[in-house]
Amino acid sequence: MAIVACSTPPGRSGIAVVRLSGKSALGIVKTFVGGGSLKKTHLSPSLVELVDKKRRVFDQAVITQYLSPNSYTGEDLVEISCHGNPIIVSKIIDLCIEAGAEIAEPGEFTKKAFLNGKMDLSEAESVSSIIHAKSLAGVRSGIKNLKGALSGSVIKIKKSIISCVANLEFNLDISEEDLQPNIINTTLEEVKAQIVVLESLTESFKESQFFQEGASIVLAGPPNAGKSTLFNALINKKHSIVTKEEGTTRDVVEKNFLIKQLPIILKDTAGIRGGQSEAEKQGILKSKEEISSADLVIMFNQKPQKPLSKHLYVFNKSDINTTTDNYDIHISAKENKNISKLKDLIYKRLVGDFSLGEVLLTSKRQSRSVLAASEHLKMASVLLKNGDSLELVVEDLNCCIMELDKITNKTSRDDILESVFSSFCVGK
Ligand SMILES: Nc1nc2c(ncn2[C@@H]2O[C@H](COP(=O)(O)OP(=O)(O)OP(=O)(O)O)[C@@H](O)[C@H]2O)c(=O)[nH]1
Ligand SMILES: [Mg+2]
Repeated sequence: MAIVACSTPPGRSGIAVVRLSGKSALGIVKTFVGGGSLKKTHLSPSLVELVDKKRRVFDQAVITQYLSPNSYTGEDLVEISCHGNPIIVSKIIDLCIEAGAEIAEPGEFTKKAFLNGKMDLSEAESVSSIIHAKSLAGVRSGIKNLKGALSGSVIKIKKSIISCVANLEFNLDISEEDLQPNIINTTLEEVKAQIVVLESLTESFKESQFFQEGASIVLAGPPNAGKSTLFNALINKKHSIVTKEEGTTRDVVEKNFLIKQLPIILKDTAGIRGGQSEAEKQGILKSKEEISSADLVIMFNQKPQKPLSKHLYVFNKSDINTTTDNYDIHISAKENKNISKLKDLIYKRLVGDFSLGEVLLTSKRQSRSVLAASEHLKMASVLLKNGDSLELVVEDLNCCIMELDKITNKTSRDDILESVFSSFCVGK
């Protein structure tokens, strides 16, 4: 069954692209190509006229064909680049359906690519992270995975664990006196080394999430502290209302901006004080909710409490006031003093010295699997240290492999056998 969908955003544009994938894709397209002829070779664009059932021309389009298996989905795939009018797009899709195609589900083209072995799960997920990343840095890490960076490093870890399983299973099958002398120690060393690799993958995940999805920062503190003034200074626009009266901000005011490629979702909130009007009381409730779910809270003119990693203590109005308290930074939002230093501090607090160059995990699903895989390795290492039964160790190592399989492709019994026999000599 061929599937069809418009791959470009809805609305008017210079060009829209309708994609059709499946064995019958070329045949379907031929039913509404009038003037001009379709070339049959791979990757050869043809300029053609599109016609309706009564053979009336309704658009001129460029049709590009990708022949199986050399296409994104692995099937015959046709891209129709038509004029970007929603009426034309909908007409093309209707004609495809009348000729036997089905509307594609979200992500179905990539699902086909995965099912046809064009990419593994981590590569398929990277397509989604490339499309949804909120910064160029996030896009770059997605592209790296699309090219197989994550799969490559997971395969390397799996290989090492598979070889441990193969060795242990071999030793389980032979008598005690034939046991390889250092089997427990060498397995333990290998397991420990892979725990380090897995942990470094998860550590960099949270920071990379900030690059993918953005980090939320809440400006909080007493009324009149200058939260809205700082909000405007950070985004460089007079967006939030500033007055000399207390209780100006009520609703949460939100704006996105970047600090060195890091997408920030900045939120200005109502100043917290004993509630006045009903509207202000509700605003204060909202402020508290935002504070509890923020990635970072910029706390204004409040004596710094015990260091909380989520809080950054800011002393504002340093142009007219001084303090001896130990704030993270002194600023003047009104006079733009120390604002770029504050941005540096925010960046450091959120992502430290982290470099996106090292990040490979791009989804929570992947991070959960890596975490579970390293938990199983930790259990295996405890069993090995305690001299417990090797069968139990093998079980945990197999569970670790199963978790890693969720990121790339399944490990089969053959992979394990191959690992056993690859160490044999030729002729043996
Ligand atoms: N001198 C001085 N005045 C400031 C500074 N920042 C803000 N102000 C003034 O303080 C007053 C209150 O500023 P806002 O930004 O509205 O304060 P807020 O914390 O958002 O107040 P609420 O919305 O009521 O909670 C305004 O008159 C600002 O001009 C500063 O750095 N220096
Ligand atoms: Mg305000």
